[in-house]
Amino acid sequence: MKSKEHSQRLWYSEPAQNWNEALPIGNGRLGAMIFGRVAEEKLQLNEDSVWYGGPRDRNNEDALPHLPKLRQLILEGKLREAEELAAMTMVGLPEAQRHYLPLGDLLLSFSGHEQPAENYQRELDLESGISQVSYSTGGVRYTRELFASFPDQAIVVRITADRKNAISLKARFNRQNWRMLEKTEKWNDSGLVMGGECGGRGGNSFAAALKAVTEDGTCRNIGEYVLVEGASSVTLLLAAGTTFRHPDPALYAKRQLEALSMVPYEELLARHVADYRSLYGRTTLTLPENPELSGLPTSERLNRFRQGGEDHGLITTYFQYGRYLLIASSRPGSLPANLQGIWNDSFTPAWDSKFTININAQMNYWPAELCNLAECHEPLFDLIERMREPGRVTAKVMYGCGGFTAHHNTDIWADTAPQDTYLPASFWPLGAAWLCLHMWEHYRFSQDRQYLANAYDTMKESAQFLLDYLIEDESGRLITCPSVSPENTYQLPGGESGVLCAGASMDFQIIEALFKACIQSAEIIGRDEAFREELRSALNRLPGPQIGKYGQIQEWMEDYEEVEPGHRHISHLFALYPGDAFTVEHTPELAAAARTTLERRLASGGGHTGWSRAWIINFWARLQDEGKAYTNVRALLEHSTLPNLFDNHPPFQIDGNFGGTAGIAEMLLQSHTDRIRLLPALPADWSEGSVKGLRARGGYTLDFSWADGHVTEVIVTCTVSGTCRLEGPGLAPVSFAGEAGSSYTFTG
Ligand code: FUC
Repeated sequence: MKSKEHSQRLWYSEPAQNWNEALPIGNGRLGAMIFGRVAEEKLQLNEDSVWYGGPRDRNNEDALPHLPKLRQLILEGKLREAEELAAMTMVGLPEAQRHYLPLGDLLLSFSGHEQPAENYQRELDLESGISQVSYSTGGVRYTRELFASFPDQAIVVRITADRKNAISLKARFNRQNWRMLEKTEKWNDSGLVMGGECGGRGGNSFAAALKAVTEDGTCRNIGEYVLVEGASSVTLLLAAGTTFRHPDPALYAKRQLEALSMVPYEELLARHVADYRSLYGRTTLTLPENPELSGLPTSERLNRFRQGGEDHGLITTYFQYGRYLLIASSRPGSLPANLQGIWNDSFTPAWDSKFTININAQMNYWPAELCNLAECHEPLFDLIERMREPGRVTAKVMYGCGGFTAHHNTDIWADTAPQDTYLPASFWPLGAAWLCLHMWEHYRFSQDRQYLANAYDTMKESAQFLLDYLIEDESGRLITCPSVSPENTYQLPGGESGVLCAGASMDFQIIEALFKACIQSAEIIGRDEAFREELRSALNRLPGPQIGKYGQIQEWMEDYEEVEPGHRHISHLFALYPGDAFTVEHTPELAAAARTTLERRLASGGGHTGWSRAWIINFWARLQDEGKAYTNVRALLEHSTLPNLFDNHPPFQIDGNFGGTAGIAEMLLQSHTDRIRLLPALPADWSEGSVKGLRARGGYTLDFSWADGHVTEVIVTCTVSGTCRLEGPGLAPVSFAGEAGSSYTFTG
């Protein structure tokens, strides 16, 4: 083991006992969970377009005729009646969108593995994106190398041994104990093709193909197996697809593998590593490492950490693992990372393993820009674009509005009608607006005007919906109704509780951010002067943030009590993070009230889900409270992290990994105000360290190091020309005219 790689890998001294111990690989579209078992290996497979059922129009035509009545009931405080009406008129028909499914399993059984394995090790090397399993049995050392290649769109499993002709194995496909498997066919003595329907009307058909390429030995098909006997090395190639992208997925997969089987393994490997490193290698993080811990298996380090031990190396691993997972689950051309990235072994996964857009899908993309993986953000933009057409229909049919809208979930088909009859969440038409802010953020980091010119149309269309949706209240303010504050419940003075409301604080914060983003965008690209004016006058009539009786940010327009003060959603702090309307520098009273809100949430047991904890890290980072940020990083790893370092909602949900990675970066670098701030929330224990390749808004990439909590050196690389302001502990505030393509060094 090379010591420099310790924080760049996950490793274990035993095979995975269950899915939460298995290790993920992925190329954005194809994924596998590797169990690393010795004689009977299992790769649980996913392909991102294997979903149940086809597209549908689920919009409820009874919404619009009943909308005036529903609004009246809410405004009069007749909540039970409002709920009863909404549950019939607003609900999608049927209630649920489509759900994500597993592709199947690849099962390998190895001959000559009767004796127990020795010197076992399995790992995931984050630097190369390669997983490895190695062990000795029967006097032979076996090694498996596994990766999911983006350039070659295949999963590759390479099996070698230190003795010639020592590899004999059987391979076959499985899908929920063969019950969800339509057929497997033999393919040319060395391959198999599995295929079937994803199910449901209009659903995709899928196929997966396997091909064994052997050195020495023989290969043949028997029944549903491929048999390899006496080989010196074996390369298993796996390709898969669905009719979502390919008219004949079996033909696609076979052609793919026929081409790849002509390519030497070393070349496949080199192409994968070069592609993967071009993304992963952009950012490094070094924190003080304890050399005594660096040699321990990841599971032991996590256990030690859970018992209160410090391990900054493990935090570095967690940070980089989040970047690894984004590269593995979201690449140009793939669907966005869903609630489980791409890794799902259930035919009825939690929350359908789809896209929850009242926090979770957005959180998945929090590290994308800051942590230098902007390309990985693209699948989200593609989905937003695909939501426009269905979102226009939803806006018109349900609300009689122009523009486009979406509620708190979407699926493979970009469905925009409400999901579930879950009153605290379902009837909230701000999902698309929040998503559109990701496009604005992409511009802020990249300064790419070409991109903005296209994105603007989408942002504008989302703003158009909101302009139509807002209604005037008694005092002439523009408010949302019906809405909810995802997913919290308030209490009226008489004791009655409710969720449907007029004017949730989060709505106004999102609307303000979106309208301002549209105004700025239109200014930058020189368009739509009249529309800008319309947005400005609407902004003047939106209710502003209010501070309530406890000194907290009010979650609703009225200063209601909350039924669950420790609720996992902290929607009304959107303006603190990911928004930027509440800042320590410019709105100190609101920042102080946000602090009170957080303290109250945490004092009542808040942060109990992984993603909620991850959001809290980002909030504290923005409040520049390094102690609280660090305590919550610890809590995320202690309470909400599985042995394979997947985030645990529970169950596994990937948002906490991404939110955690973003939070750690946000502790080191912020750029949401008019200046870049280095080390805004640096924990005392991270007194020394360095970072390379974090990005800042304005088109900057930063490399910096620090000692004793003070910046020692910072290199700013500019992608565009402009004035750059920079601050950090130990650094005299800097303001300079940067030129595109140049780097500037400052020392502390
Ligand atoms: C929201 C959250 C839940 C969960 C689900 C996928 O409904 O409130 O905690 O994350 O999305």
